[in-house]
Amino acid sequence: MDDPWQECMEHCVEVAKQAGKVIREALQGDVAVMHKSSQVDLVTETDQRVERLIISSIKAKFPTHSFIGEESVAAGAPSILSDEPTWIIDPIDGTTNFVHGFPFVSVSIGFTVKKEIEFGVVYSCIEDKMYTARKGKGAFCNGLPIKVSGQEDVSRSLVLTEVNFKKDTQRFDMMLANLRSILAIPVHGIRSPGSAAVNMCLVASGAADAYYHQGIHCWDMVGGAAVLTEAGGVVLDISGGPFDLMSRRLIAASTPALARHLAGHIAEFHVGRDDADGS
Ligand code: LIP
Repeated sequence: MDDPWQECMEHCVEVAKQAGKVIREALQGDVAVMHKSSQVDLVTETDQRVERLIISSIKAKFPTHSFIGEESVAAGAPSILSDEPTWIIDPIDGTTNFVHGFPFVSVSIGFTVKKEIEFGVVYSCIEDKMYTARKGKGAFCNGLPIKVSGQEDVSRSLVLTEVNFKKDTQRFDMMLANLRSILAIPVHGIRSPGSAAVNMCLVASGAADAYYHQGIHCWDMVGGAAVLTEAGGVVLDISGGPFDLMSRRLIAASTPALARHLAGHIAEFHVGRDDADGS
């Protein structure tokens, strides 16, 4: 049977390539930085321009589809996941890296139907690595199949997370305590590349074994979650329970055993949901 979403995925790869080119070109000039929710929540004119480019290109081809885009939501658009075919877009995942020229900057796009992820595309555009995954058809980097390390032993694992300043001191202390708890297992190391989507693709490629985060968004998670699960990995909630795309929290790991072991070392803190009405 024909794949009903094949054309969407092909278009997604093309538009991610175009977006990546715009981002690379923007890096050649001065990057003017603006702030969103805090002094460390950065946004640039390029984030906004690239999101407009992606959405207008997809809308021209698939006018009935729905969208959740990071910068559109920042400008007041709703962030509710419905059963409709929905494109979830992070035009620059790793904006802080983009601002500093730190080389993990990605375009992350995922596509859901009936709230299920059908495919994901993550273009790490400075590295020129195009990660793609269609449900049931495997994960690829620049057209070559990728797979997770298969590591089950937490004490032999390389773990990724992001270390962000948190205004709420209790949450800040819990984030640091979680780092301490995992380092003391001990694991081989903790790394912080700065783009959630790239982090998941690194686990998908076997270059790292797990990634955990509380406080990110559906647009940071969706593309990488597709790539990771198709590469043989698992995406779970931070508690070790089932993953919820709108929950703003996840553990992404090479194996369920590793994810569950890490979950036992992570204290949960409140981060709210992307779908603010709780649906
Ligand atoms: C960022 C993430 C990064 C995380 C930040 C933020 P943005 O996405 O990918 O890893 O630490 O909290 O969500 O804002 O650059 O799209």
